[in-house]
Amino acid sequence: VARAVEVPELVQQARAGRPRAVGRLVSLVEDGHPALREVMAGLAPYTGQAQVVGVTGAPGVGKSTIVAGLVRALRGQGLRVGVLCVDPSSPVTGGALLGDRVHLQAHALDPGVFVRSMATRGQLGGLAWSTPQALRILDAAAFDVILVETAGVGRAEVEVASLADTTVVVVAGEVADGVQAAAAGVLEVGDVYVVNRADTPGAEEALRELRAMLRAGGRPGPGAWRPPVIRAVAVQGEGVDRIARALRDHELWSGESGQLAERRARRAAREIEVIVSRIRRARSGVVADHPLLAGFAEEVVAGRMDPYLAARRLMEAMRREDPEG
Ligand SMILES: Nc1nc2c(ncn2[C@@H]2O[C@H](COP(=O)(O)OP(=O)(O)O)[C@@H](O)[C@H]2O)c(=O)[nH]1
Ligand SMILES: [Mg+2]
Repeated sequence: VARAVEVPELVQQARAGRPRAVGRLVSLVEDGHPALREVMAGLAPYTGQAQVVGVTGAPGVGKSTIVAGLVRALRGQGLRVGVLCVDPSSPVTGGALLGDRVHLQAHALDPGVFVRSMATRGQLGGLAWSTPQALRILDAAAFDVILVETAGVGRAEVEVASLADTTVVVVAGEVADGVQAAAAGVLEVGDVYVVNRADTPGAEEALRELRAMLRAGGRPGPGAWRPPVIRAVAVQGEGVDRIARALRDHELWSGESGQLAERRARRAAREIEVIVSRIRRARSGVVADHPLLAGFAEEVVAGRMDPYLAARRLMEAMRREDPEG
């Protein structure tokens, strides 16, 4: 359903933290709406303030429960909190996403909390394209902390870490394939580790296993960040305050050490790269039915033109026609 998009108005309302406007802007991201360029231009001066925290781990380890606990703790400190649930595998109305909302029902009427689930499947560029843009919107909407929960499936776990200022890796002894498998891909990316479901069998072993794996990665140098390993029983709120403190500590450390600036620069570079490849891919779809293509193909068949020259001519023609070029 195409609605007229009043971008300047939406941007202004989003900046004032109006949930409806923030929600509409995130929908533009989901739709890959052409108005996004104007949205991002309007928001750019107001970004860079929020701490982006990625929360990752296998399904069922307790990420949503931890996120709900963190929202409570951070609200208690008077901070505005955005929650973005990104599920790279499920369509828009996936059951898991609905489940995530249930955890945060208590904050449904709190204007200091914004919760949004975002589906990325089938999108050109997927998670890497849509998530940074949604983060920009929440950042500009003056949320102090943005928690990004990703359904942990392989690449997405590592990918979310590249988007975050601080990454929380959650494991649980009795869930999924155990710590060994769960942590294999994310041992490099965690800034804070949580062994959740510490009230269940296997938790102590999971703790030992994880600590051993982290030690095996070598000693951190002087001044380096030492990722804490926090034991939690999130359903009872146990360990949540320690996680919140670790997030704060990491924010301070990364700001002082230059890590934050470095990560953000890398993230912005990646963001640009993804937009370029998205534009390129969108254009390459156009190549197939470009009016000049058939003629160039005939020239190549007849040996009057080589395919590289034809490609260059076609690209030149497209550049001339391209409003963005
Ligand atoms: N026993 C126990 N159950 C927990 C704990 N934390 C979360 N759960 C439960 O584990 C299930 C999955 O939690 P959820 O937060 O949805 O996990 P997610 O898939 O990682 O987001 C839910 O039924 C939670 O109530 C915990 O510390 N101990
Ligand atoms: Mg969840």
